[in-house]
Amino acid sequence: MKLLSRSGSSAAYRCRIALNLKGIDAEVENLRDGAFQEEPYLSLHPQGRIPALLTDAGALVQSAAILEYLDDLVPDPPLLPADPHARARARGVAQIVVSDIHPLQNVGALDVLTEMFGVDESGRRDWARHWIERGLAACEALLARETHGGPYAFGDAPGLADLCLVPQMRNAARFGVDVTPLLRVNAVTEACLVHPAFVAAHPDRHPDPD
Ligand SMILES: N[C@@H](CCC(=O)N[C@@H](CS)C(=O)NCC(=O)O)C(=O)O
Repeated sequence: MKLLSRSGSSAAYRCRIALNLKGIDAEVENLRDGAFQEEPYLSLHPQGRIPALLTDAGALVQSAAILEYLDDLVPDPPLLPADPHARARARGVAQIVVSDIHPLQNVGALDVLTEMFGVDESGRRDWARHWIERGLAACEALLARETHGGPYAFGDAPGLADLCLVPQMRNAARFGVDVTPLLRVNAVTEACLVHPAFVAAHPDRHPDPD
């Protein structure tokens, strides 16, 4: 198995954490700048986005689908809690990051703001900060409702919500978001950042980084 990745990609970072949590020994390749918008990568991922997971049965795209595949492939440790309601709550937090925050602060989307509407660097950052702040505030409110008492988002082991939040918090820092009100999100992030699966997946440890 091989993950086509980039050190700066938060979607790929999610997948690297999951691979480590599952103990899957996958090769991680850093695509050079621009390679994801050219062949041969486009034949694997016609959307030209990072990451893609190469498996014996062919390429998989979209980090959420890749995460689900990894959880199906290696069920233990699970990425979601056992209880159906808690599973849906964990997915809800993950989806705020994957579906609502990340697409709006992604470089491709920010480039469209500049190309179509002439938005400058400061406007791009304001836009990204706006969506990150709103989304993470919602995650904070949702996590504050959880009463399990464990260090991670949904208990004593890290899972889907954690591996989505940690890369997003890195993006928050990159765009200068004030994360100090996010008490629970910060506590979860701190717990994750010292977990071996997260340490090994960190962009600073990426093979052949940008
Ligand atoms: N929803 C996709 C998002 C993938 C994505 O947008 N990746 C970014 C890097 S984090 C990318 O390829 N950006 C290039 C672009 O937007 O053109 C996923 O979760 O896999």
